Amino acid sequence: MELNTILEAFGIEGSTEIIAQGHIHRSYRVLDSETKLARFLLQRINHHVFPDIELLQSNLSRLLDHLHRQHVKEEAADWVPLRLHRTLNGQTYWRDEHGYFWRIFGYLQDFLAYDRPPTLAHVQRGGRAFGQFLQLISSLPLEQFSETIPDFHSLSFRKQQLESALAHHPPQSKVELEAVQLAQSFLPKLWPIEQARQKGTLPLRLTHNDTKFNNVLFSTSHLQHCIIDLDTVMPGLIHYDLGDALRTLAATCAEDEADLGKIGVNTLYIENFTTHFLDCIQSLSTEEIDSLPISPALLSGIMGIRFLTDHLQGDQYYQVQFRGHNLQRARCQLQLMRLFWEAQDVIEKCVFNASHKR
Ligand code: GN1
Ligand code: MG
Repeated sequence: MELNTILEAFGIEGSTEIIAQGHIHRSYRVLDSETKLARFLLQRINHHVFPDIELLQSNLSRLLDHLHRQHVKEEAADWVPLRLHRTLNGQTYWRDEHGYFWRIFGYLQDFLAYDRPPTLAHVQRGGRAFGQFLQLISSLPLEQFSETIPDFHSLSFRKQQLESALAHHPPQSKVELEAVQLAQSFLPKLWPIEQARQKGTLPLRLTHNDTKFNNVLFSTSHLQHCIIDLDTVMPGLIHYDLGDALRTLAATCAEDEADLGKIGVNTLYIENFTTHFLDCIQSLSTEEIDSLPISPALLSGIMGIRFLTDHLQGDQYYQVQFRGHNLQRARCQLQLMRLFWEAQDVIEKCVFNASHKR
């Protein structure tokens, strides 16, 4: 595909280079032909993962309009909203002749993403950034945001997906079998949040749902941050956002660490992120307070199950670098699930402190 044709639809010129990050979309930097500075981010949307592009993009532009309005109101804000560019005829995306969907964001120069925090200051800033984001979007009506991926963090749905993968592709090795057994043995422990969501005893909020640590960008001057990857902003539980952030930032290893011995959790990071995150959230219910400590174990468990399911099904969902990559990711996430399960008292303490400050 000639990428210039796509850029033309948006009235943009430049050269492109691929960005090797993210498991879902395909992204490119668009460089200014003369200065070679990155000016835009071009993205080919994964329409297998997000089949309803119209819904995806209308959620996104509604959200960004709100963030831009809030940003104008704040003097000297320490955050910036993403900028979505429109095509020459005013659309938020463009469909090429092969049926692929494309969109363009403004490129944030001098902002960096980290898979894991380089310093404790980044942990604290990250906590504030994600907490503030939730607070900023809390005034948007929930019903205006449909689910871009239904049942995204539903444990019963993920359990069902694993079971159906197992029915068609039973484990072929000891390693696969052990991963399946570990995931299944933890389900009852993780169930309370799922059960509370089903019963409606935990409040639904507008949440980000993909709060990997590399989804907050830090300006190199340290003055501003920006929350990115907004495709899954939809009704959810606060647990999902706290849990997914801790899963990635408090792990002492990469998401796909192969050596289980190298996998650990950093309790100082758990404590600092949670405290700064909760400081920004204005209201927490008793039910939320009581169940928040399970969050990172739940999210690591869900990711473990999702990676494992995808591995059994032959790597259809996540981009992988080699056969077995999803299994490696799953084993790492399931080990993290175990470790976060044991570290619940650290979160309990932060949640207790946060709820008594109010
Ligand atoms: C995917 O797009 P990316 O790489 O930030 C996935 C998340 C997982 C994550 C695991 C839409 O996120 O749910 O947590 O991979 N996004 C989707 O790294 O499935
Ligand atoms: Mg994403």
